[in-house]
Amino acid sequence: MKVLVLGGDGYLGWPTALHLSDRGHEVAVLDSGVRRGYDVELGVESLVPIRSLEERVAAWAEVSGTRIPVHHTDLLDADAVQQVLADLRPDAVVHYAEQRSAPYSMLDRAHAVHTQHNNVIGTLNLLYAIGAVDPDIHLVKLGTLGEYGTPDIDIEEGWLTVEHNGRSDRMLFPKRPGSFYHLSKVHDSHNIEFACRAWDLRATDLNQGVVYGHHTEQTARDERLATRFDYDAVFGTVLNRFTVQAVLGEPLTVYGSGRQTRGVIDIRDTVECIRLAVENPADRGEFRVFNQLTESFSVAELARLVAGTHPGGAEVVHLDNPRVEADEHHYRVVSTGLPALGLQPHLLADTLLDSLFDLVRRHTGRVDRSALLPTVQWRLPAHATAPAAEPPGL
Ligand code: USQ
Repeated sequence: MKVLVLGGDGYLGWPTALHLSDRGHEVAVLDSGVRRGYDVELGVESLVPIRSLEERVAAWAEVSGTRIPVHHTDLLDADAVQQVLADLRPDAVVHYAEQRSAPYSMLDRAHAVHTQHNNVIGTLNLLYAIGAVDPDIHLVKLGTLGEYGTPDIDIEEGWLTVEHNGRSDRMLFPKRPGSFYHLSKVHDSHNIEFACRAWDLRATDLNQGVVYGHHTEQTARDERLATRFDYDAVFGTVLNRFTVQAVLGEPLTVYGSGRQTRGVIDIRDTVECIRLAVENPADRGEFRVFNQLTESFSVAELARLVAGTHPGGAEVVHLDNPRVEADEHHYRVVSTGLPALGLQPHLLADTLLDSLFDLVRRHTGRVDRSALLPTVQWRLPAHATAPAAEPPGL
């Protein structure tokens, strides 16, 4: 199939492009380069050095004999996006091209606005481009499990049958996300579902959990193919951060009690889920949702696992939670769609965390320890929440 990967320079977009290319699909990538710009803005870098997109693509051509064309395009440029689709005429578009950090979106007003504008308007432009060029193109969109939040009922796969006052309907599962970033994905899901209903588009929304790991079968073939590995408190995700903290002899930073539970998935399963979704498209008019996780753990369990596996052990500290999130909650997520298509998960207990520790050891010289501690607060600053002082004289 002909597949265009949007956000093909990112942590997951790049390995996905390679995985699909390796499986015989004709792959092109599109990226605006904004993710590397966030590094510059925040003054941090991927733990593992990464090559430019051009060097990566040249290395893949050398290793595999296949050249992946690159489009330097921003989804906010609606005409350019439509032009790329019109020139390429892909069977499927895999959409990772969004600002994906919850803390980044909570930095301040400007970052919340940037996140929602970039993500929601970019996706809207893409929907219009698909509608104009060929409504048969299958949109495979990266959503997030965080769209659901942590309701006190089981989380179904995107849809819920609701009975109310003697009547019943199948509705999108109610959403209660925990950041302006997660909200941007909720808005996307609603826009995409509407486009499927109104324009007969076909889409798969993949509500993915927290990804861990670094290598895939393809990126491991040459160090020039490495994907990024974030450890900082803004873009680093929990398990990857804990492995870096353990190797550096820094405490593992559990936010709050650590009883908050999240769905997780190995990066090797992420790329496989995308392949399965692409090769088994949704029907015309269908808004198909898969919950993309393989296991669930509390944050404290993840910290215990890393501390217990790391040769020198590790200290675990509980910081005041900078986020607003439920501490103890019900968490049972239905995930049957991807296993039904053939997903064979890699489980965390069988994963050699040792290989992640080795990876970190090779690059400890690149770590900026000051980037490890969380600085972004979900709550309003004290001056904004305090009752306004009475003006003098009244
Ligand atoms: N956490 C800690 N200590 C840390 C870092 C995180 O206790 O040092 C906790 C957080 O409070 C949270 C959990 O670990 O409860 C997960 O945090 P995270 O930073 O690993 O992941 P999150 O902010 O939820 O976002 C990540 C990706 C995002 C994706 C999401 C999937 O950055 O793109 O959508 O995982 S999900 O969590 O299912 O919404």
